[in-house]
Amino acid sequence: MSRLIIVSNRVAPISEGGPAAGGLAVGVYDALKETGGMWFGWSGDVPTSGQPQIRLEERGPVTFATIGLLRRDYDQYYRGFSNATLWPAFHYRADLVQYDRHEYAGYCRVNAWLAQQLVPLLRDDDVIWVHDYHLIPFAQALRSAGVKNRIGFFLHIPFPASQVLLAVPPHRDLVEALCAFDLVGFQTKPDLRAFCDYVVNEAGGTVERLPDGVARIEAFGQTLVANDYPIGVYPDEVAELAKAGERGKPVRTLKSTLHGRKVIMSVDRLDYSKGLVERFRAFERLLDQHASERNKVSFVQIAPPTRADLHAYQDIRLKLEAESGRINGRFAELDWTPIWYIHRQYERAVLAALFRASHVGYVTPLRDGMNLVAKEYVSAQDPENPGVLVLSRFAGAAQELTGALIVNPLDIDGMADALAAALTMPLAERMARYQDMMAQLRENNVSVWRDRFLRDLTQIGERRGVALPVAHAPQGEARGQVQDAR
Ligand code: ADQ
Repeated sequence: MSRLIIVSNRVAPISEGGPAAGGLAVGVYDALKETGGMWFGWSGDVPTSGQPQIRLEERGPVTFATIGLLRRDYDQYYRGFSNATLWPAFHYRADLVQYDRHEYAGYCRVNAWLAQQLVPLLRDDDVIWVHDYHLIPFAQALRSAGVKNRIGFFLHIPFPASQVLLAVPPHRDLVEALCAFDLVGFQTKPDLRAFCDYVVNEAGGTVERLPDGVARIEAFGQTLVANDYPIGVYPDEVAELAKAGERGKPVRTLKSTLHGRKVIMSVDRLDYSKGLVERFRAFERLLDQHASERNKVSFVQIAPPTRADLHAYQDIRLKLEAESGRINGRFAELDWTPIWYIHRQYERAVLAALFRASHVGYVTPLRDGMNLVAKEYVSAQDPENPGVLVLSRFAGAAQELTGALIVNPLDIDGMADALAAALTMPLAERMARYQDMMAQLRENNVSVWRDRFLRDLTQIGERRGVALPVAHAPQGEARGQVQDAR
């Protein structure tokens, strides 16, 4: 069996019991343990002197290979082009895009340098799986170093519509770089469509839609395959964690502080893409327009700051502090705080238990590749008395979790109405929606996601683009269904 090589910007910290974070880290680590292999990426260190050296750490069949980034590399590759240019553009915030050609040069330079560090560690039949927007030029860099292995890429964040992508000056280079992978995976069908649209209409390439929706792409002299692979969770494992924490201290504290009031729960990284300001305002609108809910419900927002060295993140933090203060000042009573705004990180087990203790999961990003919190919230519910998920239509998860109350996060009144409906929904309807979503989560759990991607990648021929994944190869009559081919 081929070894699996995972490449991601950060390598997830792994303790004895497995990864501390959920979703991706757990799913990928399980695959690495099965096939043996390596996880390669930035260590998170920014050494102030000397040339960073790779650190290898063996854990059973898995090698963790990590390396530091010099300050200039961190500033240009990570803080600059990845997080101040690509992140806002890919989340449809062209207004927040900052572009500096030196940062883009740094982004390409660091990708090439990381690829050079990896090359001596590779074996001929390794399968390489690269993750996320920090590493778009990685396959090009490996190819120029002579690497012939199969290389796949999965984008965890949305792929924007062409008119938005055009706001990133090197958009064409980026799409050309993506076309150097053998397989490119997106979270949802709309992301896949946006990519194909760019390839056809901006890059003059061709897209053949094979019978099961897989796209076979020819562009920039390359042939590749693209598809959607919505990432999942392990719903039954989250449910067990949640049940185990039901009588734990965090849940007891929450319940005793709230004196039987209902709880609306949100958990995010503090990011402008998560729609936090609109969410706070919709909760305020609920208290305004549904006066019967006053003093009956509290909204708990857990959001630890991230990327705090970027201006846009300092700005969203200040806005939220102002909003939560204003709304609490307006409605709070001696015995009731409407909004609890908590800037802390909690362990997975604690979050799962808090989800189970909450009546509403309030997940309303303005844009999100998937949003695993939505999937974790549903998984954590008590099957006999489940809470209700209020979910933004702009989260990738909304494509699958149709049992949620789907909202537009820009429609403050609509969100307030959805919160009111969620708080008063009868048990039978809550159970029916929960069962529908849980069935979907079990059918597409994180190992299904990973196995579909790896199956498609390993079935591609030894050299990039010479063959299609066997399972998707067009045959006989099916050829007649090919669309978009130009
Ligand atoms: P994120 O933007 O980080 O991930 P999300 O999917 O919601 O967003 O969360 C990833 C993990 O972090 C989840 O397991 C969640 O429980 C955990 N997490 C989030 N906030 C937390 C907090 N305050 N404390 C502790 N844990 C927290 C990116 C994309 C998403 C995509 C994922 C996976 O932006 O759209 O779903 O990758 O592909």
